[in-house]
Parts: sequence; C-alpha cells; structure tokens
Amino acid sequence: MLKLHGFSSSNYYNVPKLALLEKGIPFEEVVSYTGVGPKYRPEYLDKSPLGKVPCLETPEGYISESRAILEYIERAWPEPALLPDSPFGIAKVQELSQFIELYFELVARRLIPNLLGGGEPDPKVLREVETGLTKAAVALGKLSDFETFAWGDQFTLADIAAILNLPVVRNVGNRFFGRDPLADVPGLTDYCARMEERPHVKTIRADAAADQPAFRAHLKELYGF
Ligand SMILES: N[C@@H](CCC(=O)N[C@@H](CS)C(=O)NCC(=O)O)C(=O)O
Repeated sequence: MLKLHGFSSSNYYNVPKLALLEKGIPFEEVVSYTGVGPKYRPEYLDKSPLGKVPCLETPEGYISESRAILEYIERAWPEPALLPDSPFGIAKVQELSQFIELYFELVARRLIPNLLGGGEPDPKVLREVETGLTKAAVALGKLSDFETFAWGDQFTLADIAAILNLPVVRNVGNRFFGRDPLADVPGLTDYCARMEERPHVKTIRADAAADQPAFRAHLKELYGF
C-alpha cells in the first residue's frame, strides 16, 4: 500500500492527501514532522532529500515534491480524473495551480515562522509580502471566476491548490496586515465556503486540527516556540 509521509497540519502534505482521498486510493499515513537534519531523523533525507514533506512511498521507491507526487497519482490512477481531458484544459489547471503556489503560497510562507513562533516580522519582509499578495489577488480574478470550480466544470488539481493554500494567505493577511488580502477576489469567498462542504475537505480540516497539539509540541521541542 502507498504510504504518505508528513503531517496533517501541513498544507503541502495535504495536497497529495486530498488527491488520494478524492480518488479513493487506499494509503497509509506515516507521521513525519519538519526540522529533519543531522540531529533529527537524518534517515528521512533518504526519502526526501531536503527533508521536506510530503513524501510518497510507492512499491518502486520514494517521491518527494507535491507536484511530482500529484503527477504520479494522476498517471497511475487516471480515474476519477483530477485534470480535464483537453490539453488546453490541463494547461489551464496547471497554470492556476502553479500561480497559487508561486505567487500566494510561497510569498505568504515567508511569514509562517512568525505566524507559528509569535515573533514580529521584519518590516521590509512584511511590506514585500503585502505588495506581492495584493498584486497576485488582483491577477487571480483573471484566471478564475470561481463560479463553480476553480477551472472548468469539474473538481481538479486547481481546486486542491486553492483549497489548501489560500487559507494560509488569509491567515497571514489577517494576522499581519489586519485584513484578508483575498477579500475582493470576485466569487472566491462563496467558492471557498462551497469547497469546505466537500466531505474529503472536511476530513483534511479535521485531521489538521487533531494534529495541532502534537505539531505544536514538536515545534516547542525542536525550536523552542
Ligand atoms: N516544494 C515542496 C515544498 C514542501 C514544503 O515546503 N513542505 C514544508 C512543510 S509545509 C516542509 O517540509 N518544510 C520543512 C523544510 O523546508 O525544511 C513540495 O511541493 O512538496
């Protein structure tokens, strides 16, 4: 059986986890927290070379990087499809997924240590993050109207990217800028509310909440916060 290594509080871990749940593929979860290095679980580096989660253990070996894992899952279990069937549709779903990761997740991520550790961010970083997220929020409306799904008429990898990454952006914005950077994206708030009703999204949220005490204890032990 496939084994997914990582932890349920991680948005990146939840990307392949939600894909596996949506496709109904059986898998086992192996809890593995971050901070891997010479002093903490160095053996995990043989599975995921930078110690990042997620990592998927397959009968043929380990795969790190959520995008590569999604590619493997989609090719190995094409049905139910999480990509449209036209080349253009596939490209548009990948475009939106990549847009969300590069211009929202990776920008907001710069403040995650502050979000987790409680310290105040460097004002320069704060300004850069706010500028980047504000610009991306305006552009997002050009890639999706969020009328039904993120792209097209079916649930796709773009929905997975949106559902799992955009809440991080909202948390960072609300905490550090005192506002939701996504509040004015047309259709997005209703879309997010609809997506939260999906049974597997509920599972993801419940598992993330259940993981919080252990993840917090891990952070305290490893980094002291
Ligand atoms: N590009 C990677 C990013 C994964 C990632 O950054 N995961 C975080 C947890 S949410 C992590 O493992 N951080 C630990 C580290 O960077 O050392 C992917 O798509 O899988």
